Amino acid sequence: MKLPVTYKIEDKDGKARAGVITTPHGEIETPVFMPVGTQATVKTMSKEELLDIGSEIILGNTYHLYLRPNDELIARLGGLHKFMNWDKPILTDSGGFQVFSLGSLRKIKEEGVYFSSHIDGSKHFISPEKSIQIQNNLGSDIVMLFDECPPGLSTREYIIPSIERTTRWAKRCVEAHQKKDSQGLFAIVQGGIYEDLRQKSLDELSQMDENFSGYAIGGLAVGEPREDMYRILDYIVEKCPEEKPRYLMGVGEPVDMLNAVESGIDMMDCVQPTRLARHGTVFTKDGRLVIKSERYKEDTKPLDEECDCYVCKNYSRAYIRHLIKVQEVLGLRLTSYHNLYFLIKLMKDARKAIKEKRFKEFKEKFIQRYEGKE
Ligand code: PRF
Repeated sequence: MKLPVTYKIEDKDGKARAGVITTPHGEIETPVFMPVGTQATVKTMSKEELLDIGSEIILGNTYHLYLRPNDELIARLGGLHKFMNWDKPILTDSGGFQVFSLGSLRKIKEEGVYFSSHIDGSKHFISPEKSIQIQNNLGSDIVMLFDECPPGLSTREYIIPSIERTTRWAKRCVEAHQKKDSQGLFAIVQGGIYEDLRQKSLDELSQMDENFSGYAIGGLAVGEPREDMYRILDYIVEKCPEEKPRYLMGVGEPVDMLNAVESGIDMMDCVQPTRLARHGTVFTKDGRLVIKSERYKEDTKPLDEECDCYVCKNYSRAYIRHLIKVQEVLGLRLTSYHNLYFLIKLMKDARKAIKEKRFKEFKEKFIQRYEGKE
């Protein structure tokens, strides 16, 4: 069976990889940062702006789109690509992570997860089958397995049965997947901060490898110390099948992203750049900058003096600070645009450095400056 999503390695530098993912809606050059479009929109960004900043793939969310406007409606209107006027690749997360984040509003059972909507409290149930059915209706290029993501500091005693259930759920997802020719399925490796449990999860999922177009590393950046995340990435990523893309879920901090690439990660996503932007925090080569601060009141420089994005070429810190202070929508648009551009460009630069076999030097130089140690 030929999988609908494939990956080709072009160059390697240490464990870091530069490659190309091919999907039914086109190619993606890796490593890549994927903007999150939870509600069928990357917040504040039009399609033209997304193309302008070089987005090659965006994310959608099963949980949110099932609740509103509903996946069956989106299917009737021709699928998520058509609905949101985006004809490049889309990846949908399975809803598991979002439902687990509801805390006391949900109950995990063998058959699936019962939860109350964060919108109106109405009661719902998502099973592995239901999650796949929703993602089939949305018509994304990449479909994620329905997994359980335990909190970052969960004990081994909690994680072992959780992994085993996630494996049973994976089998049910594979069975339920109706569009094996047009939507690639990605496995999600769990196991917390324990090497042997990561290995257990990967071993169990690998038994179904012929069904998977890629492997994600879930259950990181969920409250565990950074060093634990790096240690686990360094251990498990290289053990995932070499010829398939590897996706680190929910990481969007520049330093973490470069360390993940060094371990062999190809894809990442996070709400962080747009969320920070809406609170007036922007990325610069010299670290984060809080634009609301008094010190930028009369600052005519761009957000980042070395950035060549549309915002940095046209607007000053003083103006953007003013817009954010008076809560004008344009302020949120400009900071969101810049932050997304920054992360997408960072991955494009990383790709170039890998191809030129100077990734380690590139990474160290970036981090030194970003963390102010230069
Ligand atoms: N599982 C799923 N989505 C996710 C995660 C996960 O573990 C994470 C963890 N960082 C983010 N998004 N399905």
